[in-house]
Amino acid sequence: MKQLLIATNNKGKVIELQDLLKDLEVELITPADINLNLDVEEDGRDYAENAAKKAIAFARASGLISLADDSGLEVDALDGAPGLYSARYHPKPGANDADRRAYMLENLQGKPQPWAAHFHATIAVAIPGGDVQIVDGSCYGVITPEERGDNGFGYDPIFLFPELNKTMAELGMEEKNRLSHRAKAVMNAIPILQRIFGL
Ligand code: ITT
Repeated sequence: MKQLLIATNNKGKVIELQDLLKDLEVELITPADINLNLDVEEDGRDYAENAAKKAIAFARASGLISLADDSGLEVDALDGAPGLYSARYHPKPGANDADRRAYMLENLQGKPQPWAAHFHATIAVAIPGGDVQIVDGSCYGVITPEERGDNGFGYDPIFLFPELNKTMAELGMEEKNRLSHRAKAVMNAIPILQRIFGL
């Protein structure tokens, strides 16, 4: 059976990627399925370097074709922060997603609204001992001062699609997986995966 490793330790990403890739005729493997505990240092200069580093490290450790995602939220009024550092955007170590959302809203206080923002995702697909291919996706919205919704993860409750008047956390999986940065990046990755797996 053809196998693809979903090379992430973020449970929210695993759930979304499993759904986004469900029609591909390959067996989707998670790091937990193969008891793989790998924490890759994200010291790249951009999303592509980090995504490639993660995909290559997971491919090497597992011997499986691996798909990694490096993503972030860029807020115009914060000069594009937290961007590449979205997962670590808090002064205190041990902070969680809710702490990071609160910290972002604190930093936006006093700045004129609307707070335009976009999510970015870069996906890297690595073949063990072989090459790496990179694709991107983005989606645009605004940061909203009040959290809404329980779905998703990370900054979803404060990222609003104004045309839907819904935050990303108010979207069902099917809707988020049509509109999100990750959905768009996966769409661009599908032809690459089809070629690699001969589908
Ligand atoms: P892996 O490296 O193991 O994949 P990670 O969470 O560290 O997990 P990133 O370095 O790519 O992944 O960090 C991306 C961060 O950006 C993530 O932790 C969230 O805070 C935020 N983010 C990315 N995609 C998001 C989404 O769809 N919804 C909400 N927040 C998101």
